Amino acid sequence: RAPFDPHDPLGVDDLLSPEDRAVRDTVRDWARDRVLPHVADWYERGELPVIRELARELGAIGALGMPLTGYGCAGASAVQYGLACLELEAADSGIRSMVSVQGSLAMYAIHRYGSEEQRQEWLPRMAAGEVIGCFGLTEPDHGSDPASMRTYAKRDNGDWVLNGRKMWITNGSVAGVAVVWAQTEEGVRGFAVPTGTPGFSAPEIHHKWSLRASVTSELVMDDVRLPGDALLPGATGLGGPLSCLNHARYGIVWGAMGAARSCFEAALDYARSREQFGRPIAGFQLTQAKLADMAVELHKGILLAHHLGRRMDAGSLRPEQVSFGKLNNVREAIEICRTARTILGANGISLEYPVMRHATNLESVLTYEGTVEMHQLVLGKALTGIDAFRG
Ligand code: TGC
Ligand code: FAD
Repeated sequence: RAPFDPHDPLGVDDLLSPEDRAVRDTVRDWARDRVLPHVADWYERGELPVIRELARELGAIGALGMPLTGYGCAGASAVQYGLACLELEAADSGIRSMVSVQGSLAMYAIHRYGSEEQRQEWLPRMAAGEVIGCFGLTEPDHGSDPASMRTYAKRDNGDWVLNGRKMWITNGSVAGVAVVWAQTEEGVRGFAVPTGTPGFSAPEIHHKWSLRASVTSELVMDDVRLPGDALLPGATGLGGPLSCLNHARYGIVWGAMGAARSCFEAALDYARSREQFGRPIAGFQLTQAKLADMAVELHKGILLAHHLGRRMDAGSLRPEQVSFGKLNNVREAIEICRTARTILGANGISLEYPVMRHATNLESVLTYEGTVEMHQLVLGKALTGIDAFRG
């Protein structure tokens, strides 16, 4: 029998193939070398100054649009993509977020709904990290309810003219292409908008106390004139953007467990070395109860992520199952981080340790890609057959 491993108490590693482990280790090593030494500083300064450099490096290791096929994408399995998300978010949610938006939202939308010309134009450079993408669905007055969006695209002599505002858009100010969702005469449609188009601007949002090592922006579109072929031809209706969200939410199911793992490991190390009342605090039953509960939720969450990954690879994953995973894993991850914070005492609030950074990041993760309440209502509707979103 293999010895008990405190970092893998259920032996989940046995579920991985050698290729899965290679992907995980490549991303883990990259994050250890390129993110961990700097991330507390970026976080304190509230910026991600090297985002373009990081994007190219992530492109070089195949992490952008990882499960997509062709156009320079890695064609990895869903499980491998999930493992990458976990390792990136163990470094910082902001890095995973950049990768999620690039691959699972902007690239996925173009790959699935774009014309062949649009795919050729954008995807190879996005996979290489030469062009950064963003995904504009949320508006200042319409977040959980995107069906009520006001951004409008009007046909004009074969062109489209786009007007509106998007809010809280990851990668917005550094993007070369924005996938923007808008109302049209024929319902919600998507557009691949080159961000240099006159009338388009993306002011960065400052004063965030979460996701500080991440670029978040407003998108302002004032009479943005686009050629007819900027329309993503394959997406009609709200199902278009919502299907992209399934993929990004799936990555978060894994990613959140990365933040939780980082906090659990910090708490375990600290508890073994910190002494009070003449003994390591790990020796107190109350601390052991916290560590045991954290480990149980962490590894249940990782198992759940594996299960959903296998379903995605088999083509049988349902959106409600993604909601199940996102709801559970982000909610449990933030609890793990908060508990880790208590074990570290006053040191828990310091940027010298990762726990407060992860805990404040997860406040955003709890809200974006569908709030806790949205995922409860998705599951509530699936369980009862009654749609409770509108009263
Ligand atoms: P509803 O009437 O239920 O659905 C409209 C159409 O969409 C279809 N659909 C889906 N299709 C694929 N996947 C899903 N998950 C889908 N959910 C719904 C549905 O079948 C229908 O199709 P059709 O053909 O019948 O028209 O829509 P609703 O208006 O009642 O809204 C449902 C609700 C509330 C669940 C949805 O609006 C929602 O998910 N709201 C949350 C919004 C959200 O998550 N926004 C995220 C923005 S992007 C972001 O946050 C990026 S963060 C950065 C990072 O990822 O790191
Ligand atoms: P609201 O929808 O106003 O919700 C406020 C509260 O009301 C929540 O608790 C919500 O659950 C609750 N609520 C709403 N409706 C109901 C109901 N029917 N029943 C019960 N409770 C309800 N969006 C993008 O499009 N692209 C991005 O790249 C992106 N990146 C983001 C990055 C960050 C750092 C953050 C914080 C957000 C980002 N978002 C992005 C936006 C995110 O998706 C939205 O914030 C989210 O969908 C919630 O919308 P809202 O903030 O408008 O909250």
